[in-house]
Amino acid sequence: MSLYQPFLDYALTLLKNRLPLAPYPIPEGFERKEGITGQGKRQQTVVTTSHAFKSQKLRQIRAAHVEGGSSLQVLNFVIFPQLNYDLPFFGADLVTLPGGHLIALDMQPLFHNAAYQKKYSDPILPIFQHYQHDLPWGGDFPEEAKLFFSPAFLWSRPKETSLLQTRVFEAFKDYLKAYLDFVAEAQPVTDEQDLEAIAKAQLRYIDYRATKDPARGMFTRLYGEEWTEEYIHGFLFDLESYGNRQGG
Ligand code: DBV
Repeated sequence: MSLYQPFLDYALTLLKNRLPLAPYPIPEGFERKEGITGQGKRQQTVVTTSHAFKSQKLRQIRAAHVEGGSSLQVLNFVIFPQLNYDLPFFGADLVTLPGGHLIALDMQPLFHNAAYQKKYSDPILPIFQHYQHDLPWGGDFPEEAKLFFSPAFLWSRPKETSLLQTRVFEAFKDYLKAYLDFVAEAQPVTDEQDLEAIAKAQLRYIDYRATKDPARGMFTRLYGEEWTEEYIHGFLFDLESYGNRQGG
């Protein structure tokens, strides 16, 4: 049983319908990885698969999908725009652990100013408000992470698994569709100072996500430290190594 496969299928189909996509390289050994968790009768194979594309305006569209039975399911799906667009990041973290479900959905801002918020958060607020009742604020949230969220951050710990198939799936679709509308409208930035500010904001975000990746513990237990660090820095949050590959 895979809770989040329909989310991934929907996202990749929608993206392919709306954008000419090209493959984005997945480093060797990271397309699919298997590990074992638990002991004795509770042993469970955990498979992590990676998916990645790019488009003219989107530097990296990538998903990590973890499937380890009914109490370990994760879909982490992030879109990183090219550095000459002021687009926010699309971020989805859909997590099912023995302790329950947690979901995070947002268009994570590059900047926190009124103009940026008007352009990229205000249009999403009606969607956010539409789901807030069934998917209320999930509480306990790392203080320093607030810098990276928008006012439309949907963060919840749904109690009912059925909500994932209904409200969470609908919210995921609505956020992704709205994001692709932003992408369609986006115009390239050419001003040197603006470009510099975008690069700085992207690096700050990616640095934060790589440093604080909440999946680090899980991946290290499953697949070891070396694999995990290479996965985080070489694929999941790869802007620095990407820069190196481009010779800058
Ligand atoms: N989170 C990632 C990546 C994951 C992933 C790349 C590939 O950024 C999974 C996997 N998230 C993941 C797992 C857990 C969380 C938790 C396995 C559970 C960790 C545990 O309890 O052991 C949102 N995700 C969380 C938490 C937050 C987020 C706030 C709670 C943990 C904590 O308090 O630190 N992830 C965080 C976030 C985004 C995101 C803000 C943006 C949408 O993707």
